[in-house]
Amino acid sequence: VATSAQTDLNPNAKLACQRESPLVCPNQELVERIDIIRRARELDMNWQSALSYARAIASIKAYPKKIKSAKEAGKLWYIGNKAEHKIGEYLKYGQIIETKTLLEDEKYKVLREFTSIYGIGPMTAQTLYAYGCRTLEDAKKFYDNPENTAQQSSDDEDENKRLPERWIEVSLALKDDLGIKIPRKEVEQIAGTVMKELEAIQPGCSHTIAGGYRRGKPESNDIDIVVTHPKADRKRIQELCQELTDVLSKKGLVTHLMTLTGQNTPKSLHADVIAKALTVFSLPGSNRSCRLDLVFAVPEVYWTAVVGWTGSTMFQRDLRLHAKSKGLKFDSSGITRRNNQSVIVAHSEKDVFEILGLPYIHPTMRNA
Ligand code: TTP
Ligand code: MN
Ligand code: MN
Ligand code: MN
Repeated sequence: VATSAQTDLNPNAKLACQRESPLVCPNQELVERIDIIRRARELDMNWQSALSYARAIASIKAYPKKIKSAKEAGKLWYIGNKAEHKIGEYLKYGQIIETKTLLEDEKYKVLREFTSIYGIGPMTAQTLYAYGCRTLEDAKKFYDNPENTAQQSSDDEDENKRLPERWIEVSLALKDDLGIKIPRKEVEQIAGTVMKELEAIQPGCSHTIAGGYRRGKPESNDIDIVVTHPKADRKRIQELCQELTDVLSKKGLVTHLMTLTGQNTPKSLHADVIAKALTVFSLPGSNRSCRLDLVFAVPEVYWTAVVGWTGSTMFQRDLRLHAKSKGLKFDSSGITRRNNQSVIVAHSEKDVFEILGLPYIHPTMRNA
């Protein structure tokens, strides 16, 4: 994995989608310490402050040299006085005072553990804490009591992570498995197994393993696969999603299924060009489970789906901002012109960047 810029792009461009962000950067330890503060803001549901820190972190991730002074860091985008001061502390004392305090704080420790469970966001974590839960065992017991779960709902910021109660219970029950990171080799093996089943249903599909895997992470928290077929229309795409998850479930490969297709009010006009199944996958004989996200896209939006599901979250956020500034709307389900909603089809991943007027950024440099 490359750790520094591969091209002559400006490392201090304003948006994350305009610059290269390696998986591991020259200021990695600093980034990780600031990220503790960002997470604390998120746990406190101070979204604005969390986003400010996320932007500051992203700026540092793209910076190609080791930072030697707070003033040097202050010249980067989104490094304001507060962040600059904290960087000063780090350079002077080898640590950020607030980070140290947060790492020792019992409440944040508990909240961090709760939100490590898939489906538990800051709101749910805070609710559990307010009810007196301090361990995952407490949380399990909380959900075991039907009185507690009647009205609660999950709250992750991401629309697609707004999962029902039942899913939290599944995640808690499987926490030992789902907490284990998946090495690249295993990601590839599972993707191979899944695609073999799909080939039997519909020959000629193509796929891309997206997510953190594609950004070069040595280990992933889940597996994200984007699938298409050159002749599939919207209806066929929805069917393929259904048929594949049916087969995988029947064979015991998928043990838990949370199909989101058709359950959400489509935000975008073109939502049905994509079908999604968020699942738990279990390879018989391997005695462990992992999260598997399957995304089916009609060929017209395949490459936008691949870019969307490759992430990172900050890279995507800025892709959407950048698109807006060009009078376009970008998301996983396509690129449209804002004035007349007309669709622009990208025929490759590079095409997506070209349409948006951006230099191509290699997937392993999208770790903003
Ligand atoms: P994730 O699988 O949540 O995260 P990741 O693959 O970057 O890292 P890991 O799984 O190892 O923790 O999401 C993958 C990308 O997909 C994310 O960067 C943004 C995008 N995404 C969506 O577009 N919609 C969604 O509902 C989700 C969950 C992710
Ligand atoms: Mn979470
Ligand atoms: Mn992932
Ligand atoms: Mn995922």
